[in-house]
Amino acid sequence: MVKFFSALLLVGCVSNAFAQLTFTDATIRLLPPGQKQTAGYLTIHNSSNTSTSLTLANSNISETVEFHTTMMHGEMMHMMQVTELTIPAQGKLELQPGGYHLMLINLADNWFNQTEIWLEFVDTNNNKHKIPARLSKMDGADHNHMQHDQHKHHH
Ligand SMILES: [Cu+2]
Repeated sequence: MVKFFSALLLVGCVSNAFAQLTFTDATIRLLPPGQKQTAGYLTIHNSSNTSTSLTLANSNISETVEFHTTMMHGEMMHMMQVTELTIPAQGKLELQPGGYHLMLINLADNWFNQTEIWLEFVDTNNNKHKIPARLSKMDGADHNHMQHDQHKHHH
């Protein structure tokens, strides 16, 4: 009987170690009123020995949240929707201007007035991660040429 229970405990530990994701620096770009979409950035660390993907995202200030990547076609920056974001085992994925980012689409009318903003992610193991995010104008970033309101969505 004792053996049986310790075996169960061991299994529990293994499955916990499976999805050790931490989310830091979640920032949503603050835009002038009237915008219907904006971008979000954060860093995701994976301390487990298995790569994990985020397959779904949502927020309390937009209707939908998409995963996007950025690609250069000549001098033009294009953004493309991707179905998931993969965080390598014992590694990290940084979402930042000019690379992978979140796109918050159909923003609520008062999205820039919220006292509390959160993002929620679902990973491949069906774990949910709800994290707080802050708004920032992100001035000084030399990526102002990225016009998110003009980019085409590929569905
Ligand atoms: Cu985008």
